[in-house]
Amino acid sequence: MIYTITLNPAIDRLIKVKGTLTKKRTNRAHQVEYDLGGKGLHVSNVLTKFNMENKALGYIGETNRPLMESILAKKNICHHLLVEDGASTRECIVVMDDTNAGSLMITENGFHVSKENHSKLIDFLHQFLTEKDIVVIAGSMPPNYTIAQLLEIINTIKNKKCFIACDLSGEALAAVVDMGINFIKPNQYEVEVLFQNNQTTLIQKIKELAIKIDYVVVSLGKDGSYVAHKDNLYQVTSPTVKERNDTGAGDVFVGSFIAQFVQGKDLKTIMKYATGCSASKVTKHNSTDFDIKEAESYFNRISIKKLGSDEDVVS
Ligand code: TA6
Repeated sequence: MIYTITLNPAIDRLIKVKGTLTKKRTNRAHQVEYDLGGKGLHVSNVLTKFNMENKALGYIGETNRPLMESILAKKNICHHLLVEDGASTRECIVVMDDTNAGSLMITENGFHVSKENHSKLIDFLHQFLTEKDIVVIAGSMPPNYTIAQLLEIINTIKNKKCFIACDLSGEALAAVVDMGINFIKPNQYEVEVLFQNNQTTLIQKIKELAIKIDYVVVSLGKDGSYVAHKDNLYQVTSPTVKERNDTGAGDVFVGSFIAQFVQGKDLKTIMKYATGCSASKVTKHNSTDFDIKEAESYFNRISIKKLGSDEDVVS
């Protein structure tokens, strides 16, 4: 079973304005819709689209629970989310305009999670995880959540010997890297923060991370990614596509990577699906849609170069 954990869930409110989004002007919304938010939940959506059995864990606010439940139901997401009484799942506002120059995201902080619900999550992990399971933890932490609580979750999963993938940033990323997990996907900025801007190159930093972490993916947006595994480092380019909304592209990358990895695919195939699906996501207007067939049609426009071995071009 693949479990995803979203500690700080969200509902994305997508607002499309006509023309160019401009400060100091009334930007009129001409289309508003809700979509799933929260990085772990996005990963669950991707896994579900790949027909991979998975369960989304984490928390959900009681006040606007019907809206969140209806979004989850539409996407057939199997979940066990612990309800926080009197709390409301945060909204993340995503604004797009006609310029196709990327989306603007404003996220609320999220609700406080009670100690009782944290303990219930730990109990669930104790009770149900087995060593064959994969656990993906993604997204920001609730405002009152501590690093100690996050580490308790990681420790519980580690004790069960599961494969652990994390898409976290800042202090949370630093803490899980210290513990040693199996997969991380920071962007270039998050890597620099992790190393407190020390003067080594990005490649050197990735190599250092790869000593402790089995799979290190550093996303570079339109420029693709670096992927480090064992002693190998690859540079993966992304196909050029017509961008409509880049929100959620990283989550589609993670979900597609895990979907292929679980099926035992080779690293080249894993990277092609992750990169292709993420590029397909960027062409869609909402936070979650992508097309697997479209992703496959991009494969011959994705290059994977193994670095450090005389420009050894893998594909
Ligand atoms: O990656 C996109 C996304 O999942 C959005 O849908 C939005 O909900 C946001 O990220 C939440 O990010 P955060 O880092 O605050 O958990």
